[in-house]
Amino acid sequence: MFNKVLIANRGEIAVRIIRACRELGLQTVAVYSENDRQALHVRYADEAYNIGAAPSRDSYLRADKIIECAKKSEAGAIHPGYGFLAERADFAQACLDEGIIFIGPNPSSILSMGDKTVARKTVSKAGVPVVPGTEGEGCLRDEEIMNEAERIGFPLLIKASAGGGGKGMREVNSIEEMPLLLKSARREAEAAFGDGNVYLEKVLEDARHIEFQIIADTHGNIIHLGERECSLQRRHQKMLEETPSPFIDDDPEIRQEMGSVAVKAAQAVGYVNAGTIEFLVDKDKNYYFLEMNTRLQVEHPITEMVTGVDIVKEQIRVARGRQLRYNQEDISQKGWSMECRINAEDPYNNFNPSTGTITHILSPTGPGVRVDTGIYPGFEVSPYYDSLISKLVVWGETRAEAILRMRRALEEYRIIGVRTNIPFYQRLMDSHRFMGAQYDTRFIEERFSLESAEEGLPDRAPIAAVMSTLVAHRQTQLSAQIIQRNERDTSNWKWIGRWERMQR
Ligand code: MV4
Repeated sequence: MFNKVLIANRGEIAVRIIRACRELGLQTVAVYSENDRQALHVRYADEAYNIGAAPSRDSYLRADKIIECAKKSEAGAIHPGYGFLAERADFAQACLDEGIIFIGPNPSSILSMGDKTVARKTVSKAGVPVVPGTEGEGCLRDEEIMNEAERIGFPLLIKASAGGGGKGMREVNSIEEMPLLLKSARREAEAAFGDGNVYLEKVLEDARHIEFQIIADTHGNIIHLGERECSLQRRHQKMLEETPSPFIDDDPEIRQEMGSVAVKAAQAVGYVNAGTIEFLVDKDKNYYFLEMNTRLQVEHPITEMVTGVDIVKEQIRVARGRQLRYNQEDISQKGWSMECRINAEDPYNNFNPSTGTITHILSPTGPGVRVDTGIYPGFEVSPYYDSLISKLVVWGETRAEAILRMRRALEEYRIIGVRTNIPFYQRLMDSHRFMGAQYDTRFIEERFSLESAEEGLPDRAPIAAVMSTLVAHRQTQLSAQIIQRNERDTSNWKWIGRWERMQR
């Protein structure tokens, strides 16, 4: 069994994985590009290898060089993190062929979930609801697509079969718009994935984007770790994630149901290791499978904060052939967590990437705050990789406490040398709609921007008043629901206790 892990990634996620290895007593091997010689993941690892020039295709995407480093360093396993090679079935297969353990799912799971038409067909056969749209897998000719479009109705979405995350996606409002948008969607998909195949889905309006974390071992055990609310996106980049989802927080039954559906979807492809099932949920709480991400996700820490499960350590354990350390009954969500993705970009200038040397950092700490980062003072943020420089994660007993902590942490945070999107998040924390959890997938792009927010420093008093009203209202709502739901099966003592709390 392996006792050395090569981390085929960079930045905060590479650091995160190295930390998990350390705690498990495993040796670590970093790989780095020319540009990342001074990066934090290189400093934290036990050994490190230069794998090429700065552009990803010359370094972090070079499967051959990475496997060579694993062999040279006698690393028995490779953790791919997210992005780069994480969802490349051929890379997972190449590891297997070389006798190296790929800390992730089987190549076949990656393949069947990677093609969205195959994924839709596979999970729907297993009884998982999918968004109404084209059925079957494989290529659809323009003519078939036009016929299907009429059947599905408008508005609809053209999506890339090889896509995910919104690339190659087009919204179509009438049959007249179809030919042109179909052409451009195919062209974009071909350029991005080398695969111009597309499929159609009906547009779900006013939907929320809610995903379930699952993890499976090689002994047939599989559990879910609850949901994450991911509706706050900008140009298909998630901006803020929270768990529980405020939208299903008061409804443990739907959580349980969606959780077991997520497990079913993963089982349909014989899934092992950690993965995420994405759902769209409409305002009547109908939910539909969207896609599965066959990797560790950026936003995994918020699930760790409320469940207490160290997802990365669990990934490594199951890759070693161990049984999951938890049953479904062991998993519960305590409190509330949210994450802001701190990017080196200018929120006042169309979120353009901002590069340069970080001269000073003052990181927030204290109760309920976790910062996962790959930077330090003196590090140069380059244009070669994505602009995520840190993830600011908070935990609170309630959503209100989490928001107040996030506000406090954002205020403490100082990053000098590059521009960051921290001001954007400060405004978001002050947004009444966000506080009241009145948002869906269109909120950021249609209703929220720095420009439209009032200028000047926010006045604390009205915000505090709104917050406390919301918290009080929410708590009354919740206790009323608890009492209704549990009348049947709760002891009188508990019932009275809850009643008394509600009366306060
Ligand atoms: C959708 C949708 C509504 N209806 N599919 C898929 C990839 C993700 N990044 C966006 N996706 C969506 N797929 C159907 N059938 C809504 C989204 C969506 C979204 C769309 C536009 C703007 C922001 C969005 C945020 C989350 C989800």
